[in-house]
Amino acid sequence: MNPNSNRFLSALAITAIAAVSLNSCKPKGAEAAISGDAASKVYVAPGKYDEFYDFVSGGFNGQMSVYGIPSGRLLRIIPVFSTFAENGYGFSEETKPMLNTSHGFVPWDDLHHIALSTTNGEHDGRWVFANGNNTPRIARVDLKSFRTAEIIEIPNSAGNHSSPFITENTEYTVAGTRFSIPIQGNPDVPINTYKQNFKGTISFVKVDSSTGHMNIAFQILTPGVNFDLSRAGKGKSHDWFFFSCYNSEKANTLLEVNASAKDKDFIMAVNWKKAEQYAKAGKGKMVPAEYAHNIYDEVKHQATSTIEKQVLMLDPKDCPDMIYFIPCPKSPHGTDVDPTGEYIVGSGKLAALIPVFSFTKIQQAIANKTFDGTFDGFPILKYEAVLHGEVQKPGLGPLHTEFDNNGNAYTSMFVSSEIVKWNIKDVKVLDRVPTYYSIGHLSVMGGPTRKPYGKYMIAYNKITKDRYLPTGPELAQSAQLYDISGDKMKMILDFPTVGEPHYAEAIPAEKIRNNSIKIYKIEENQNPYAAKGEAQTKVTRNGNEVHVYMTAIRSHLTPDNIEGIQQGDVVYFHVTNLEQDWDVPHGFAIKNANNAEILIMPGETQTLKYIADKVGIFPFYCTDFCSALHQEMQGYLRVSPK
Ligand code: CUK
Ligand code: CUA
Repeated sequence: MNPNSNRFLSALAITAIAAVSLNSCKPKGAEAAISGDAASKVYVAPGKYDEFYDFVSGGFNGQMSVYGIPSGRLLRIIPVFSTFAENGYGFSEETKPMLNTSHGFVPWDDLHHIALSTTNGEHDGRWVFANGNNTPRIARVDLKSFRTAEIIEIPNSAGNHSSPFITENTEYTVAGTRFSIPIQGNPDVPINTYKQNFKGTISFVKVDSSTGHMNIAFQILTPGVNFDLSRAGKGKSHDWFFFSCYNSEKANTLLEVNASAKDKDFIMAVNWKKAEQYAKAGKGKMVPAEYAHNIYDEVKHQATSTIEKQVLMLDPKDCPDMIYFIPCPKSPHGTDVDPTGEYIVGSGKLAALIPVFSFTKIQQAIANKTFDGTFDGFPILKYEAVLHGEVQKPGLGPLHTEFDNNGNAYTSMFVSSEIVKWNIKDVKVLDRVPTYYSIGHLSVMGGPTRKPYGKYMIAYNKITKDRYLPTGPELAQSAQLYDISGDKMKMILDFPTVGEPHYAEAIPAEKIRNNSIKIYKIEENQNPYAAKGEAQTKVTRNGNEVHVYMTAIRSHLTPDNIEGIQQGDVVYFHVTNLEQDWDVPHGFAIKNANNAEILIMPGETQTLKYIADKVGIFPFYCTDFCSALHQEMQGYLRVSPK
């Protein structure tokens, strides 16, 4: 039989199954599947706190959102790769540099994955990382302030999907090309020269253990496959990183068919400790690479953006024993490492089984050179030699796997729209539960750590259909919460999310709560435009550039009558919030601001740029209801003809 037509048919068959399962996916018996005590399990009484913070990726909205679990209450939206009118992120002069790239200001990206920082493989509550898929970037959010603290662009890359997963002690966060591209040299090549000219890269971004600052330590040039997801080893596999890759066919068109031709693709295993040594030993070379590196300084209340010019590139041909390919059926999506670090789970979207690999066997196969040919000159480990076992008939369309604290794994099944629980040791299916509908990622509390908390699991679904009241053609995104404390998984809550959620990670509330910043101390504010008291307010002029040093305190802005501004002036309103009480932000907006509002937290300074393009009187006011006299918190700007 022609293997290609066979593959094509099986891909078609799965598409057909997908269509059937969607049409027949009315929530038959969904209500009945809910246990009688579900309500009490998710009920968090008024005034009480949730047990977990859940950090959820925002997908194409470029944000991250924070929910309380088990209630499913939305606590916060953190803008990362998008401007956000609510707090002026990307609009204020202080935060605009955060969205700078080598292509200029790019206020949008596709945020797929979350990684909470860990120490010894356990959550430490310091930072949460996020990837930008489109203009390749990695962001770091500070969990003291719940603000985006840093964004680094990834050069020599396109489609940063397999990111920002981290090593056990947050030594590195990684990035890998989803789209191979011409990496160095002339990029202007015919697309159908993909096989000769297109390459991938894996980037290891070093995270400073005290400041969290990111720097690209080195990149590894790889064959031109599509990297999909990645996970670091743990414990015994600490030195390794595993990247799932599809399109080992190296197709550049109609990937739906052409990238599914082979029976197996790969998981690429990278010995990052070795890579680190090669980099130190001078095996790499500096290559030109333009990328932005943006840092928000919480003392200066200001971001700076720097453009870097080169990066260290390792060619694995010069670095023996650094990368190996593990065959993985078929079109792998997720790759996940269990809490012990011994088992690596592959998820072939088109495979009818789930392969589980053994790290011990991988080491033996490397030592004994139990290879099964090469891929682009790199050894392929023999499938049977590194396999721990296969979960048979798990369902259709396995995507992602998470783990509990009792040796069980949970795999999301996109096509058959369910979660399957199985035992890692003997790879036996233990339970299955439907999701509504077509689950993508799933998240067990602490699931990717060395010590999962278990208890709850959340499904992030791709299709909402009839789960909520209709809101026109565009529906709320759908998540579902399950109780996994017993043998059987039990659905206990539906909760809508801002979209589109992909991955999420949850952390016990006490690991963050008590470190959360309440105010910024006004005396520590080093923003050069801060007015630390009303006596320091002033208006200065330099040519057509006007600086208004303004303060806000309940319930007035100072100065509140500003004259002497001429048409054509560029006015910078530097507003310092003098409050030193928790939860008293002030906002600032002005008519025709050709911008947005800014929201200023107690003790900080934020700047709104205003182009005085018209003559007239322009009111400004505080946008955040801050006291009984909030409505009185206003003023006027007079713009006169030049
Ligand atoms: S991906 Cu979305 S369901 Cu971008 Cu991690 Cu698998
Ligand atoms: Cu300040 Cu309202």
